[in-house]
Amino acid sequence: MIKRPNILLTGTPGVGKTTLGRELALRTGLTYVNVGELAQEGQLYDGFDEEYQCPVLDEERVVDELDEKMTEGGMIVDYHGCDLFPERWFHIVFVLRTDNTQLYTRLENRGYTGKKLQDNVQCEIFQIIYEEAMEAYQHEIVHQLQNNTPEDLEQNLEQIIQWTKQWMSDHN
Ligand code: DAT
Repeated sequence: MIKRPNILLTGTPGVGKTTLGRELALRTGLTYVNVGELAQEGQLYDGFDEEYQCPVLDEERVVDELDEKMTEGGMIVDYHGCDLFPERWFHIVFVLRTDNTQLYTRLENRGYTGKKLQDNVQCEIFQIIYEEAMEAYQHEIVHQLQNNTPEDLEQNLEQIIQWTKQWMSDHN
């Protein structure tokens, strides 16, 4: 039986998944996985997107790569998409949200320009990832978290840590 929960952190690029996920792992002892980095390390790609000038994720290989660890539990998964993963993997899904002006600045600082910058900010405005999460998972396990300021980050960490503690006390 699984003794530790699996948590999905999702949302538009730049909303703060990586920052939150790494800190959460430090504070809870759960294992953080960045799916973008995992794909790059294992070259888990399936073609190249000419429009966005980036490799296309081989979703099946990503899922195969992670499945064993996910079955054991205790994983924090970070990815800017969520409908590629098996629903059974996650006990809770957090969709991080950032105001579009803030997000614009964060992505500009990351070096995004032109269409890539515009499309990502639009993705946040139209809450594409939130809707994807609501389609892919039971509504009760999908939670939005505003993540605009360092204070928000701390509050979100506290909230997820509390939830994790409660889950572990309920399941052990
Ligand atoms: P993601 O992994 O979703 O792409 P990130 O963790 O790399 O996002 O964060 C993007 C940038 O925003 C990075 O410079 C750190 C900053 N950031 C993250 N969370 C923040 C917060 N709550 N308040 C202010 N800045 C934040």
